[in-house]
Amino acid sequence: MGKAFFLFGALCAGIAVLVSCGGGHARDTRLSVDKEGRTVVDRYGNLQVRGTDLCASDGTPVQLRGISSHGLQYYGKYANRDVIQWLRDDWNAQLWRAAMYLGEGGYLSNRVIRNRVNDSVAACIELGMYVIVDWHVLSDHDPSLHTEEAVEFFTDAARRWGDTPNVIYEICNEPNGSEVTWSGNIKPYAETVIAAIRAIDPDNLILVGTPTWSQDVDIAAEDPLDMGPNIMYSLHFYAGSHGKELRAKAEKALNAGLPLFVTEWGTTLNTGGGDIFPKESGEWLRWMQKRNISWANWSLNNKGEASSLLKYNADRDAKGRWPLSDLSPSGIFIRNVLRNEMK
Ligand code: IDC
Repeated sequence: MGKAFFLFGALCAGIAVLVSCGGGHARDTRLSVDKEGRTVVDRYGNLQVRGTDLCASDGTPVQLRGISSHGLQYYGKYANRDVIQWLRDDWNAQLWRAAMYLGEGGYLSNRVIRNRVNDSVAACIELGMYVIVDWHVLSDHDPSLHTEEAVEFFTDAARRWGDTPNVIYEICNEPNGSEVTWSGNIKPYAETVIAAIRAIDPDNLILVGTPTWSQDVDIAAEDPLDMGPNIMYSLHFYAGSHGKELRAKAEKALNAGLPLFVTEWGTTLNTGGGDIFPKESGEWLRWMQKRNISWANWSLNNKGEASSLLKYNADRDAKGRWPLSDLSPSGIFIRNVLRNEMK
């Protein structure tokens, strides 16, 4: 397919999704900044979980939508105020996710990477956005291998930010590997880390990854955590690789009462590459909207893979203020979806 044609296709698909997603009821509640200049954090305040719903402080169910960073050790330069402000004001993003890898030159071998998390949180507090602090378990597979480091990191995070409404703790991105089970590895890890956070911060939202790259939410639903309120579970999908079957699993978990948060999804294959899948992405977007499931899209970088929201090499100085010509097909698609609420 020619590039121009593909771009045009992505635009049209984005518009089609908007039209079909424009349910109306939630329209003006999902602005990053409303007509009176109030940010989403001004309006929603301290998040809370009721049943399977994420709710504002007054108990109204809400859906947060926004953007994930790529690995902060690779593309941490985009975790700055100018970029995040552009995502808020031009893309209507309400949420930023700071993906702090452990492996691949991430936190385990490079502690200074936490400064990019600090920058992210400082920017989001200033801008009135929610921010996910993501302990990005991936090539390291088993979160329980690094419980001690996680307790130390999240204790520090809770001391710094536990009093702010903005911060959401994501304690393990994607546990994976057949030997990494919910009851044997992930649940005990989560109990320890959540206890450490709750000793300092009684109520900010905590998100817990699930087995098989955060897909086996049905397994977590059979044996949920008994750790008090404001805990949700991560569901991840890539529209080119996952569809109906994964949604059925998620339905099963929801029906069992498990609250879900899509802390990461892509318009592409699960490699982050391939092409974008606008039709399948639209199916997922409608599914999430109907259930008020919050999400962050993977990811902001200019690496040139299909899931990169910027074109290859665009905005090398990480200043934001992107002309449309800097955006990839995935970037154009996601921006359109988020901006729908601005009309
Ligand atoms: C991918 C990046 C890619 C990078 C790879 C390994 O897109 O550039 O080379 O990680 O670091 C996930 C992970 C997320 C992956 C993404 C796409 O959470 O880190 O990013 N993905 O493969 N889970 C499912 C897909």
